[in-house]
Amino acid sequence: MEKKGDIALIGLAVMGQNLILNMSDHGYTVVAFNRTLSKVDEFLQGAAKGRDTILGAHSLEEMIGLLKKPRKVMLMVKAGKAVDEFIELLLPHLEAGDLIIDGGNSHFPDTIRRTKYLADKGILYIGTGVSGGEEGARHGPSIMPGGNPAAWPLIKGIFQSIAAKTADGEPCCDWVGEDGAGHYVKMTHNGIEYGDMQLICEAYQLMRDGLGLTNQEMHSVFAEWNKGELDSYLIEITADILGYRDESGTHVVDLILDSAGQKGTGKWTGINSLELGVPVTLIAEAVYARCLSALKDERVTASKLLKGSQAVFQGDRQAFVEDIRKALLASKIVSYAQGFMLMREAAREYGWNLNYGGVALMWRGGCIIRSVFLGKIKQAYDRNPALSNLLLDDYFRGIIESCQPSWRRVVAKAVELGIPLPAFATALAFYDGYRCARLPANLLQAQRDYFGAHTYERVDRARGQHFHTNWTGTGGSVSASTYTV
Ligand code: 2AM
Repeated sequence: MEKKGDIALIGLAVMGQNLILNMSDHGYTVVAFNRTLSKVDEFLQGAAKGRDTILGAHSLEEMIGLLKKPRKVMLMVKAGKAVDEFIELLLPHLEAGDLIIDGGNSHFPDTIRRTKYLADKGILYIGTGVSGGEEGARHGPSIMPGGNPAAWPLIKGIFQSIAAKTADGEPCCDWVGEDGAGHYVKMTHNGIEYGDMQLICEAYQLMRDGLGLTNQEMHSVFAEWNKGELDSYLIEITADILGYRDESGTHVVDLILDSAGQKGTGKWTGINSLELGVPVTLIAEAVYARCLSALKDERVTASKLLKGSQAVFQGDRQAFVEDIRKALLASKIVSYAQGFMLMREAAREYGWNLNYGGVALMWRGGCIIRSVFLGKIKQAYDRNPALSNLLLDDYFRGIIESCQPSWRRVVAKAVELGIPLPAFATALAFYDGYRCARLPANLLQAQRDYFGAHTYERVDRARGQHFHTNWTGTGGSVSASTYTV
């Protein structure tokens, strides 16, 4: 009898190919297909050569015919219209109970729409985040599936076997939630990744420009940091990058233009945080920092015209490096607290049941933000699944307390030296705002009431009652309900 596939995968770029090889390693039979058919044969004669668990298809009909029922088809194609186009091409070949999975970086509103669209046709749909890059896809990514809950049992075995495992052997893949929840969590992961990278880059600039450390010295600093609480993939690769020299002995990092690219997931996180009204300030600053970096020519011009500080660092460099480590750790805690605040609000807004400890576990291995730190977040949610904010957990509160003097010294020193630390500084400002029982918004409300009669609530009355003052004696006492200056 002809061998049948457990799953089909469409899209043979490197992520798709590596996922197929990973599934094949775990004993699954996979049918490979691609829009450009020549890539199917290239794959079969290349990376997939000699594997009888990888079958090639040269048409969608052939692909479908090779699948066991209920059929599972995973798309690893470019996010956007390619996904919609393949869904339409697949539909005539599928029957009720079959499953389509989108493993690309789709925007979560598209996944919400597609889940519903296909549910109406009896087709199951999953939108899943897959993180870990090429290497992760090949040997164990973090997988964040959401969509139609009835689809999960069909794919759980394959996904959990190919996913990364924690040191305890737990798979970095679990059901995230309904419709767009998987892609939402992946988006948030990418936003947090922007924040982590920016924090590391700020620490680097402060050491490079403020303390005058060499690449080799910074390589050692990051390698040392990677042995402790900051132990993570991004710190590890930073140490590697700073130690890397080309054949001529030149540090490659110094040859790279300081203009950052971005593909949009950090921006989506920032935009969504504004829409939901959650202060995810660190990710937003990280996105803006990339935007500022991209203004290379303007910055070069401005650097010749705009004066900064004349101050130079004086003091104990080694002690200050330890201050920077602590400031980075405290800022990172704020960033993750903000990310989890965002997911909590999104769950409320979009009607998802998110398991926050589960999310931390999925990010614990395989993905770009994998770290020891995420194990601590998992523990915090295990201790208290209803934890309202990570900053209130005893463990994280304790760390922030011990890091706080260093954190303040680092931000203050950077301001004095004229070195930008937008992410460190916004983290500290958020922390000080969050722990402030009385912010200046009383004055802000007064201003709004003054110019727009927007009304205010009072500290000496129950919430929900609205008052207006005739501030000038000429404005009248009618309050505005729709006037929005
Ligand atoms: P291709 O090899 O035919 O270009 C990553 O780009 C993957 O997405 C590739 O497998 C690519 O197929 C596929 N892809 C990109 N845009 C597509 C589209 N509009 N329709 C179908 N597949 C597409």
